Amino acid sequence: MRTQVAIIGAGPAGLLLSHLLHLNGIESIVLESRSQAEIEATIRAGVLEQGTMDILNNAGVGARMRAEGALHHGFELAFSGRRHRIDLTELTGKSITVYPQHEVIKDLVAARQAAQGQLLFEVSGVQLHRVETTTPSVTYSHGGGAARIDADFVIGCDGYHGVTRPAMPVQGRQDYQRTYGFGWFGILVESAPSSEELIYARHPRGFALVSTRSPTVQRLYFQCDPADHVDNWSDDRIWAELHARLENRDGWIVQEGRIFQKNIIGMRSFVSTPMQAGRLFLAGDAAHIVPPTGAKGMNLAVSDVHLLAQGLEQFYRQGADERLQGYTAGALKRIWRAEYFSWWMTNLLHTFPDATPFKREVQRAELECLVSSRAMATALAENYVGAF
Ligand code: RFL
Ligand code: PHB
Repeated sequence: MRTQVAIIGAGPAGLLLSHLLHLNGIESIVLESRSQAEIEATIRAGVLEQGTMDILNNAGVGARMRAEGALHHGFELAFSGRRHRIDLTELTGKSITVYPQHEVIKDLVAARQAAQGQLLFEVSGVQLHRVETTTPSVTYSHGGGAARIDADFVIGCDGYHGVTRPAMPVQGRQDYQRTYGFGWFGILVESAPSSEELIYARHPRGFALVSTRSPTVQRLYFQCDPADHVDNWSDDRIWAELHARLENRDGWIVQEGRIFQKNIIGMRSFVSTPMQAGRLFLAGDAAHIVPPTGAKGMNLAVSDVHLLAQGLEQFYRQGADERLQGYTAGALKRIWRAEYFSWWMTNLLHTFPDATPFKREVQRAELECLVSSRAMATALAENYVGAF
């Protein structure tokens, strides 16, 4: 088979890129290792920045997000038994939308399929060839047979554990990495929302986050040992831990419900540069990871492919490649800001096993400064909504 752009991975990055290219008359084929049912059911992100909403709306895939997503004008920081509101809209003029990532995926898959886009599920053995030349190709297996795509470009949108980043030449590569000694235990709960807005809570027992998915499904997280196992956590133990970490003197209480999914995720910060080698480009989690505390990962994936689509459009329309050659530098500017913010939010809100009493008090003082200084709250709000 022959196409203009071969895209590996049907996450938000790969699907949106394929759709943006289609809107510009550029052909692509997307290769995904999992099934359509699996990608449409994987629970991940929830928070979309205004800029992400704008990109999805302008691409014509925002109708359900506008109808079903919940606009949030603020969130709360909880510590020392009190909740404090950060008014995002008042401080920045912007807001965020809570709309689950798997719903974005469903909207994008529907758009690609409606346009007869080539989206192949359950492929295996993806290998890249001659990516440093102008005639790269991809080989893979699909439906029991071996297949090959010849393309002008190959785009790695296959996430952190994919095959495209390892296919980048080693020479000249620089990776930046930080792992945290903790993870997040995530649950999905059948109940009404406990709070109208997200609550990020710091407690001596560890961080907790109250988020939402819909009027009937809630998403909660608490800091845990990344090597722990979900089977060690009965529902009763989970609720006891959440009640302890969310204790407060405001009379607010987290609402319990049937827990129907439990998972543990690791936390890391990671950036791999450059994001291009010849005709191979990386986008989204394939090139960088943030800890989820700042809610930036999917937003970064969207902004990466937005830039890349502009570069590819310039290439095919004008035969010029300045934008493509500027992709790494352009994308990294935003990526490093998000890396900074996610690292900062993570440090602000989690308990660190090796923290001295001094560090713990400074952390609490920083939270107090944030909720009493408009300047500090504004900096937090600007970063959270992605105002710059
Ligand atoms: P994805 O979503 O990982 O998609 C990669 C796709 O590539 C496929 N794949 C392959 N296909 C073919 N051949 C191979 N060899 C392949 N290897 C992999 C995979 O099956 C998959 O379908 O990457 P992408 O598109 O870059 O998107 C990144 C986002 O998914 C990620 O950054 C966010 O989910 C991060 N994130 C959040 N981001 C936000 O913006 N706001 C949030 O509120 C937010 N909350 C979160 C999060 C991530 C979380 N987890 C589970 C890590 C909350 C959590 C708990
Ligand atoms: C989520 O709802 O999954 C979520 C919300 C905010 C975060 C991370 C995850 O910072």
